[in-house]
Amino acid sequence: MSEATDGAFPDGFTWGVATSSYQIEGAVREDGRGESIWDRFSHTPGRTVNGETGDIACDHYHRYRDDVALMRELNLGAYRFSVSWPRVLPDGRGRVNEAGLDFYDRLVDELLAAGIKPWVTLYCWDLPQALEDQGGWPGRSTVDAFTELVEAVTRRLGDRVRDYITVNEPFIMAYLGYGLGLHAPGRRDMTDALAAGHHALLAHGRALEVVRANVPGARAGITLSLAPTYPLDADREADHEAARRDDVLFNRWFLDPLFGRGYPDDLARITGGTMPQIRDGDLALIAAPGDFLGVNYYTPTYSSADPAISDSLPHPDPGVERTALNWPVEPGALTDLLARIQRDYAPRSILIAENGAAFDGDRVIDGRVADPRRTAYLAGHLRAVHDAIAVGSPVEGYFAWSALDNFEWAEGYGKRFGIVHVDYETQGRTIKDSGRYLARVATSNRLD
Ligand code: IFM
Repeated sequence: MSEATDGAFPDGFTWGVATSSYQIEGAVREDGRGESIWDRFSHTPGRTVNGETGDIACDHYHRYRDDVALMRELNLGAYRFSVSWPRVLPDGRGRVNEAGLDFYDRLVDELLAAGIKPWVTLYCWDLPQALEDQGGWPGRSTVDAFTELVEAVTRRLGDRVRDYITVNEPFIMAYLGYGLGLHAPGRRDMTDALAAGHHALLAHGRALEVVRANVPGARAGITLSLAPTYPLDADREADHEAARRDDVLFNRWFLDPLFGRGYPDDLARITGGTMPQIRDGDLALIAAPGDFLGVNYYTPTYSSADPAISDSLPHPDPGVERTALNWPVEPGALTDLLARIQRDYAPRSILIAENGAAFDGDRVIDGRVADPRRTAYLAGHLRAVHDAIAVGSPVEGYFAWSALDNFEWAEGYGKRFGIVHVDYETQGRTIKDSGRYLARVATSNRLD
C-alpha cells in the first residue's frame, strides 16, 4: 500500500460496514435456531429499555438481499457480519444445524455476486443459552465448544470467505456481561468476568488455528473495544493515576496478553476479581500473532480519582459534543489511540472494525434522512484515521458501525447507529445522508 497523502487513503484500502447477528437478523425461532443468552436476557423484565428484544430486529434474515443491494448502491467493498452461534449449533456444541449454515451460505453468495467481500465475525455475544446453563464463558469448556463452531463455519464458508474476526470486544462481553450484569447473561461477579475474558482470549487463539487449518490464504484477527484514557484534570496526580487504572481495565487487559506481555500485574486488584487459573501454554496460545488487530473506537475516557465523576462520562470541555449515548465526540483521540497502539504493540496491520455514532432525530422526509451530525462524526474520524496513517499507522480498512439502525443491546432500538435508517413498523430502509457521504469517500478513496 502507498502512503496516505493529500486526503487520499492507501491503494487497496477496505471500505465497509459492520453489523452483528442478534442486532439485525430477527427470525429467532426459525429453521432450527436455538436459544441465545440475548433471547433469554432481553425477555427478562427490566433488562432492556422498554423490554425490547431482537425477536424481529431488522428482519435481515429474510431481507438480506435488499440489504446487500443497499451496500452495493453505496459502493462498499466489504461487509462485516457475525454468525449466530445458536443458529449453527443450537445446543452450543454437537449437532450442526445445516439450515442455519445455509443462511450464511446464501448471504455470502449474495455478497460475492454484488462484488462485496464478506468479513465473518465468529462471535459477537450471542452465546447459546445451553452453554450458559453449563457455566458460560467463565467455564473453560466453552472454548472447546467455540472451536466446534469455528470448524463448522469455516468448513462451510471457507471456500469463499478468507477474512475472519475471531471474537468481537471480549472486554464488553466479559465486563458488562459477567462483571456488571448490564449485558447478557446478566451476571455480576468480577472473578467470573476475569475468567470469561481469559477464555475468550483462548477461544481467539484456538480460532486462529482452526481458521488457518481450514481456509487456504485465510486472514484472521480479534477486534477490541479500545479507548484512550486521559486524566480529567491534567494538573491532578490522582487523575493521572485513575487514567492509568482505566487504561488497564479498558485497554491493557486484552492488549497486553495478545501481544505477549501477559496480564497487567494489577488487573485483579483494579477489577476487584481474582485471576483465573492460567495453564501452561495459555499465554503462548493467546499471543499467537493475528494477521491484523481490529480496533473498535467510539469515544475516549476521561478519568477522575472520584469514581462517581468518572461514571458520568466527564470531559474537560463542558461544551464537547455528545452522542445520544452521552459519549463525547473526540476524533483526535482516535489518532492518539492508533499512535499508541503502534508505539506499544506494533501489530502488523490494523483494521478499524467499528466506528460510528447514535444521534437522536433521524427522520425520513421525502425519502431522505438528513443526519449532519453523524456525517460530521464520520468525516472527523476518517480524518483522524488518515492522520494516523500519515505518521505510520498500518490501517488497512474502515468499517462504519453500522450498516443499519439496529438493536443496540440493553438500549433497545432507540439509539440509532445506522448509515441506513430502518422503519421498524414497515421494515423500510432509507439511506441516510451519512451513508451517501461514506459512499463518496469509498468511491474516491479520499476524504470528501
Ligand atoms: O452496537 C455495538 C456493537 O455490537 C459492538 N460495538 C459497539 C457498538 C455500539 O455500542
